[in-house]
Amino acid sequence: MIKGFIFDLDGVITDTAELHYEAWKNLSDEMGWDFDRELNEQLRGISRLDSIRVIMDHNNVELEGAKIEELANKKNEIYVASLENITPEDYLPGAKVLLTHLRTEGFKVALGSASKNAIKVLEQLNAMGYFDVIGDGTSVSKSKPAPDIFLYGSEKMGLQPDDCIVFEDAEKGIDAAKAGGFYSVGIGPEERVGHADLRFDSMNEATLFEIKSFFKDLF
Ligand code: G16
Ligand code: MG
Repeated sequence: MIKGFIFDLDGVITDTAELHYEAWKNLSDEMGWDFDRELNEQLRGISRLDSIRVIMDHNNVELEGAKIEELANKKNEIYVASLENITPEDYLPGAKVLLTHLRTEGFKVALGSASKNAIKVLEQLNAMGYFDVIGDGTSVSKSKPAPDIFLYGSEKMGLQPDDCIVFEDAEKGIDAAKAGGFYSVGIGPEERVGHADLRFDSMNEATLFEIKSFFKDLF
């Protein structure tokens, strides 16, 4: 029986990918590194340190651990400053309606994000009230595709993985949901999240009615 939902943040509730892009671009320009939107796509859903390693690999750059951390912190400062511009108007279309609907119907709801800044983003959106549990980049040490962040969410909600549906926009996020034994809904193109149980092009199509119709035996 489905009793809970776990939502990824970036790409599901709001689009912080553009802000991450601008911050990484800023750092890359300063370092003389090549960085574009195509490479930014590869950072979808992965942690900050994994992200900088992807950018360094792309540029054939090797640095020592302390320097990598220093640069990742620098990117984060730029990113965090840009979060001030997020407002309650910045939900992805359909996300707020779905969250409201889940609240009215009494489902448990958790956040399962890789971001260490997730609470700040939710506060800017005025979205904290939609969540019973917040799982973010500080909650577990193994990041997606490991299932840990979603297992953290289900455990804190007092539910089993197969009582929960995970919403994800990243390939590795769907991998993580499947590895943990969760049902999954992918938001985005077939080539990215086609391995989810159910897929929508955008959150706008992901209504509770559609979800219940698809997973009908589980409700
Ligand atoms: C988000 C983004 C990733 C970012 C990660 C960590 O994941 O999609 O690009 O690298 O958070 O963010 P931070 O640097 O703020 O800790 P998610 O899981 O919300 O899609
Ligand atoms: Mg995401």
